[in-house]
Amino acid sequence: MGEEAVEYKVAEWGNQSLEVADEEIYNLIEHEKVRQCRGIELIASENFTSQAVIEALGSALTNKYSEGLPGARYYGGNEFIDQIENLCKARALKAFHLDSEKWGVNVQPYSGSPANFAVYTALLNPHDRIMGLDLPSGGHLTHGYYTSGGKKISATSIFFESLPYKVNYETGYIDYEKLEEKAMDFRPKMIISGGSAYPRDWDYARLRTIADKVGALLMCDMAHYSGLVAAQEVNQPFDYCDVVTTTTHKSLRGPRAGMIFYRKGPKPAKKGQPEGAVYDYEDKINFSVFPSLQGGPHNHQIAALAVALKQVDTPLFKAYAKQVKANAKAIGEALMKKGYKMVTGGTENHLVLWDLRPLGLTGNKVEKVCELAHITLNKNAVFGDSSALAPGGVRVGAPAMTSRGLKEKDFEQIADFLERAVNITLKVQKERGKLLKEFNKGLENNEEIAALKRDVEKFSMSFDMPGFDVNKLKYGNE
Ligand code: DSN
Repeated sequence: MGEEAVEYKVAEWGNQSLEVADEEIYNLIEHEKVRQCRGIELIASENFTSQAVIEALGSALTNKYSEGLPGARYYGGNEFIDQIENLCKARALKAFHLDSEKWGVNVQPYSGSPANFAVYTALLNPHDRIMGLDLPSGGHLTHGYYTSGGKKISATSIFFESLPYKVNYETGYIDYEKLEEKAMDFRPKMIISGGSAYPRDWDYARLRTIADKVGALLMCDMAHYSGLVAAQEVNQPFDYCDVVTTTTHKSLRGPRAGMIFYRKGPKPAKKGQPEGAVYDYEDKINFSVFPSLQGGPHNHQIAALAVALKQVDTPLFKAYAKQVKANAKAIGEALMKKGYKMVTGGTENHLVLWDLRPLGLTGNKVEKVCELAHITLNKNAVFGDSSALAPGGVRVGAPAMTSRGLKEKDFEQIADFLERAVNITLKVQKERGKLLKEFNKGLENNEEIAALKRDVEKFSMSFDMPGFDVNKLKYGNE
């Protein structure tokens, strides 16, 4: 019972469109496109990238192996790959206004978490001490989170000794004084700035002073707000940090990838430092990315990133970044006018953190109702939360909808939709009680949610959509 012999034909597997080759996946992508353009996207870390970036991502560059760096690869055939990576690096430095004599960049990290771990691997020894913003204060897992019970959650806290700094529980702002006090005792080797749910700008000058006092390196993970950094709409981490990492798909609006910027060249003169000292980060970071942690670079991502960085370096991107800030401010103010509480009383960047605890609601419930009404946002811890599983807030971000062309008045309209979602949540909780299982039953066939969803979808469909043609959607009329 042998298998029937077939004649091998390349065209039969290799030259078919996705629609022909795999209808199931094609259809799911078509459904996802409809979901994206009909909803209101408020996840602060998401964005809608351009058609040009998507084209580069879906290109033949995915076929190529190119371990190493341009001009020094482990495989042949990298003539064009080298040019692409070099172009990407040059554009990255230009987009962030950096002098190539003083800064270098590695554009190979697969994403933000690998980029951060590559920095730690390069510049720290196992069990060295680090300090990053605590997760419930708006920090990121990769900055060293462990639970209050001591469970080590991220590899950063498994392989390094981390002590978090926090926001002031009254104001919601980072408590730099306490940070300094803790750092003086803990003597970290690295202080990490940057966060994922912190609505305020960062005082890098202050952090530099603290880092210098304790002899620590200063890193910034600007992943969330790197688009605003490039547009010079927030403080510049490059003025004070030794190393700066970022993802490239958040406010920067590129493909999913990561970058590491590092200082190079002569160090500024300092007491106790030998004359002519130079930064030694470049080789360590490049070696850490490959071969220590990664294999072949994802060349399609690197090309797509180059495309995105070309767009970043334009007046149009600057206008977008300004509008991101204006829109985040507008929605925060509109919500506060309705009596709701925003952590720190507002924002200086692309997001607001909405404290739902005064309403007696958890972020989970509001997130759920919003999702059913086709508004995507995420539950988020607010400092002082007693339960990590039922956090007391939601995070609301402006980049994605700003990319679709929304302005302040449109974000005020979104605030009205969110108010409706919160009122529905309150009503269902009142009728069904706080227990999630019972609460969820109250959401089934809920007429008010259905009405909100209709209004949300009508609103969203009235805006442009980057990346793909909404008139050619397979399920566009359903
Ligand atoms: N998942 C990203 C965010 O939402 O902030 C961070 O990794």
